Amino acid sequence: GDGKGRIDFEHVSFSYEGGHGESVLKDITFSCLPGETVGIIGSTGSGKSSLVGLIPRFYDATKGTVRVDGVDVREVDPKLLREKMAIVPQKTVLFTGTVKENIRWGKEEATDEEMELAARMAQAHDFIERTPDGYQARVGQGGINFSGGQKQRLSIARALVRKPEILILDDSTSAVDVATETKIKEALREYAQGLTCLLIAQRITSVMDADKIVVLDQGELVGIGTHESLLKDCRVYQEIFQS
Ligand code: DGT
Repeated sequence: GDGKGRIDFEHVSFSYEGGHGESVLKDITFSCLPGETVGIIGSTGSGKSSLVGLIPRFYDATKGTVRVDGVDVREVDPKLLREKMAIVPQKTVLFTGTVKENIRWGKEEATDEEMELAARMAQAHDFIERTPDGYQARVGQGGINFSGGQKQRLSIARALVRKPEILILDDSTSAVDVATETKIKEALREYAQGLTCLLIAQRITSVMDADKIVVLDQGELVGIGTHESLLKDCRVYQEIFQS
């Protein structure tokens, strides 16, 4: 890669408007270097989705600065900012149309080869090919009812076809079995070198091989490091590990 996809959080605090002034994120500082995979873990409501929502400017920090490629995101047009990244939301959204249309959504100029590579990386190609109409199969009303995990893999394929510098997966493999999830991560390592990846997860197995893991607890960063170092030093991480 050309070294793009750096993310810096500098003393970031955040509260939602109308959220009774309660801080959802408190003085968060960490960096995500180009090409790194950074895991984000923490109990429900700890602020994981809010944290990553600051990167594409779904919200702006109340205090502190978020930088992408060294530039304060508040100085960047959200549209241009979002072109660098792909976000797979917690709840996958497929629309009525073909599998192909769903994967190429937002990137209609993608070739069949690009679409297929994205689907292969997301471990979706094989189950798509097993349906009678393959990539022309219809999704949604009157079409195929894919399983929750299959829908998640389709939305990961949709993100990858955009060839982002930054990939944000917000609990996007929660319904995917661990073996398939491992294959997705291996494929990303092999075919998407240089991609910066933020991986929100509930289970430790999803993040344990990340370059580093950020541990959130009630909006505070309570640990950062590798799986091994966090197991030694971070009580909250140990608790998640044991649960
Ligand atoms: P999850 O998805 O259940 O694992 O939880 P997290 O860790 O992603 O937490 P997050 O960022 O969704 O929520 C953190 C806090 O912010 C929690 O107290 C709920 C609150 N919150 C989330 N979204 C909104 C919103 O749109 N408006 C307001 N006022 N509060 C929100």
